[in-house]
Amino acid sequence: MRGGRGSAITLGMGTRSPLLAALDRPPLDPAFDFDGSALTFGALDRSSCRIAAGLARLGVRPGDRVAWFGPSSPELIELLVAVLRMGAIHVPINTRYQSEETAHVLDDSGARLAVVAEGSVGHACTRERASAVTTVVLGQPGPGELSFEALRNGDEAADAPAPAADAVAMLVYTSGTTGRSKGVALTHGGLAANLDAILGLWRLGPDDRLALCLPLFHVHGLGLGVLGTLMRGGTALVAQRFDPAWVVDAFASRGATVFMGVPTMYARLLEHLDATPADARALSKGRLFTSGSAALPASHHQAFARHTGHAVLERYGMTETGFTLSNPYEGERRAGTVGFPVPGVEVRLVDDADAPCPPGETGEIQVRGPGLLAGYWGLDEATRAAFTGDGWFRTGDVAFVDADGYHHIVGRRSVDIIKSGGFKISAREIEDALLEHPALAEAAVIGLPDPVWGERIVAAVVARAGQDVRALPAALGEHCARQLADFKKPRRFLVVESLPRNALGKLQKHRVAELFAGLAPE
Ligand code: MCA
Ligand code: AMP
Repeated sequence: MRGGRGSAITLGMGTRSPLLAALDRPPLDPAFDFDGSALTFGALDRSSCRIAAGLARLGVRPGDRVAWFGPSSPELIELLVAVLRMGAIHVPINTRYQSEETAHVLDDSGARLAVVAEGSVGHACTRERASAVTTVVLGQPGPGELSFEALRNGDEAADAPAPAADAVAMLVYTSGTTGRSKGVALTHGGLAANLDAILGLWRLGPDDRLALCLPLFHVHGLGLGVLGTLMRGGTALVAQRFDPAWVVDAFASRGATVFMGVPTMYARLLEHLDATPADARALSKGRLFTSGSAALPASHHQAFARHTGHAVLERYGMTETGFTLSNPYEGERRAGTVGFPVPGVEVRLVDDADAPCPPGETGEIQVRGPGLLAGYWGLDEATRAAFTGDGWFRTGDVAFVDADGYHHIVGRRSVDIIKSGGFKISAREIEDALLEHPALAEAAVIGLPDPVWGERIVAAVVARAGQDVRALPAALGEHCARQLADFKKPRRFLVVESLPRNALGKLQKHRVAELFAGLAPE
């Protein structure tokens, strides 16, 4: 674990983490609004104090991991604030995960306590680990479990001293080129420095009302949406899930000023506006629309501007590096680009030998700065491999800089990373799951370009001898649905005689897409 990276933010002087600075806002100011029911800063301050005390009674200590498997809800925000103020570590789990994916996060993080929605996959997993993980249930607790209500209804405790700048605040699990997801350790100081920079750049503050439909288990929604609100104030209007009509209503009748989305959300919003052009008027009233997590097609950028008069502000980031490159708030927001380094963040493009590229040439994006991850949880070797000797983080994304300094992302070094609808997915993880099916001899999973999802997952597979090839795609679909989160399921299975290999027999992954060329859509 790399700890103690330099941070622009000084911690330890106040009574709490700078991530929670907005708890000092007027107590009646609404911080989060869940479809009309507001959680004020004052109420959040008090309830998180009680929850922190409850967690401490259950044996949670600073540095312990507290997992969350539940919906976007007031309870999530209350728990997060409690965990941060007591110096424990928040571990959000993707609620689309199935058992094995969830179990991996619980086991890998060594979660001491987990708050889980009643009857969820997370609940089943913690029940199986009752001796290791204390289960707190959103809903009706079972034997030996506690209800979240009980946690919230205890006495308030005095604040613990503010966590150190290099104390880990969150472990966010993200996919890599290898099969299993890795816990990205993000510190109080690192998050605060990076969020402070991006909030300042985009002029986000107490007068804003953010329409927040992003899932709250990833850095985009949890970091910028939730922690941004907890740092700077303003109100986040939180949706359970993305729905274009909800977004329109947030701007039309609930005073939303800002929307942050992934490109798939913009594609859906544009479908909605094409069908109901009058709704664009509500969005035109907004102040800022941002996009990130995947490339926003220039055609979406232009269509959104045509409908609403707004140039979407596209930026680039990564769980490990935070918000890294951004188009300007003032000045040209150039479609198809991700702009310039965020203040405080250093970005360089390098060749295969980590040598800086000459101007205009294409190379890997490497990042340095106070907002970088402290390390991959429990994976010292992977952490070391992710950095150059002089502290640059290797993103694996490939870009060039144009004559005006705007960065253009052109691809990724690894074909084994897929980005679909803003979720990062490991092709290897899907291949590993597929190969557990007894009918399969080989599998190659790739992402094909898709106008709505960015990339669409497909699999080319070779069956074992004697299998019913016609029945195979359906059987594999069912197999994946049991093993993997829904968004990881290949949308097409192509049964082939053999996969493309070179003379030495090595799979030529970059040629797998050719197998799908010219096929009629399914
Ligand atoms: C849902 N489906 C998907 C995805 N999401 N398929 C592929 N990729 C996806 N991302 C499928 C489901 O399996 C289902 O298929 C069908 O779509 C409808 O499911 P539903 O739940 O209704 O989908 P939805 O609610 O409309 O979800 C689409 C979404 C969601 C809103 C775009 O994927 C989403 O919230 N994405 C945001 C992810 C995010 O926040 N990423 C940030 C990572 P079937 O019917 O066949 O079962 S952080 C990051 O990237 C860095 C830090 C950065 O720079 O931001
Ligand atoms: P995640 O691990 O979910 O944090 O995803 C980070 C990855 O998303 C980056 O490494 C990029 O590949 C991709 N990404 C994020 N923002 C953009 C963007 N604006 N354009 C293209 N790719 C992006």
